[in-house]
Amino acid sequence: MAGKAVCVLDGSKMVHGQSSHHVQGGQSSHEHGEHGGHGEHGGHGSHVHGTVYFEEQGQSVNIHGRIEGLTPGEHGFHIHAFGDATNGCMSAGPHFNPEKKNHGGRTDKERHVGDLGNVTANESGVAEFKFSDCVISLKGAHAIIGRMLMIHANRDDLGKGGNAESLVSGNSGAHLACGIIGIASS
Ligand SMILES: [Cu+2]
Repeated sequence: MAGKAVCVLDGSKMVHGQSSHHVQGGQSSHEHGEHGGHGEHGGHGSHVHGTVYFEEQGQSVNIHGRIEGLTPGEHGFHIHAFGDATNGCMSAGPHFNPEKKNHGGRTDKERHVGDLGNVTANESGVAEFKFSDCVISLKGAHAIIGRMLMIHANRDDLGKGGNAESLVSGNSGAHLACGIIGIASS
């Protein structure tokens, strides 16, 4: 059972908590009556959104997805420890790191379980990707279900940035969007 998981990333809802200077006070007027639209107007959070699928195959997990609304180039892509959205992406905590290792790249031995490297957006700001990982799992001690998938503003330096923060977060910067990883319906 539960061989598939899915995550909807939404920057318009999940990044609010961080930009306290945007709360209330006239800033919402630029929504100009477009109720039900989802965050294409900028200003609040980000308009980054997408869907990512996880599928078990033997001892590894196939990951594929599409994320829109990015700046062209590489963006850090991780699983953070907590599927807790009470304070948007902020309450997701640090990278999922049950083995207490340093931050690294997806193919490094020294990496957090949640370190999935970077995804690359094209000139239109769309990242489409497909890869396989044998460290994350959908069950057991490395299970990612119930945790938070996160995409960042900057490139992840994969632990090679030469400073302390590189070994923690890869200097990948602000949260652009996040979503809780759940069991997929099919
Ligand atoms: Cu992250």
